[in-house]
Amino acid sequence: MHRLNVYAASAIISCGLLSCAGEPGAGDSEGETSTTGDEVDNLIENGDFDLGTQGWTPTLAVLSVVDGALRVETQGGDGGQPGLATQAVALEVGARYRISASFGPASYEGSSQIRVGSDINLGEFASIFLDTPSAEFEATAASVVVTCNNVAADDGEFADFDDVVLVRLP
Ligand SMILES: [Ca+2]
Repeated sequence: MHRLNVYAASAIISCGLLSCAGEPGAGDSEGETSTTGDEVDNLIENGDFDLGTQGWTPTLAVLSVVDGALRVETQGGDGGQPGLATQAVALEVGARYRISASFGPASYEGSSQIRVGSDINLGEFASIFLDTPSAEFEATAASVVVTCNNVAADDGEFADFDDVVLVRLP
């Protein structure tokens, strides 16, 4: 009788401690996990342009940030080549990815575009526009170049881009 009583008492104490520590802790950690998950997914550096033009390289263009979006203004295109902003991204061969973006105002008629390809301004993996702002593709190379192309070859023409997101699909 004496041993049974001791066992029962310690079991009651254990249950009490578990229920006190467990319930509030579980709710807190769930909220933190979902918040950090959204930020880690994007493979593009500075795709929201919160850090200015950091991570993006101009070709025949002047890059700036206007109203939180990247502005690509053609400079030196000589009427034949559009202005570009590019960024190289490492991928895993055989994995699937999705590229998406929002297309802001442009100084000309028609849609600017974002291309994903093996080199600057190539788009053999994916190409997205104002009307089709996202596309999925399978990576067949370990590195790709993402190009924001304003498609206007005359100096001073520009287009804006924002929220460039490249994520790996499950
Ligand atoms: Ca932005």
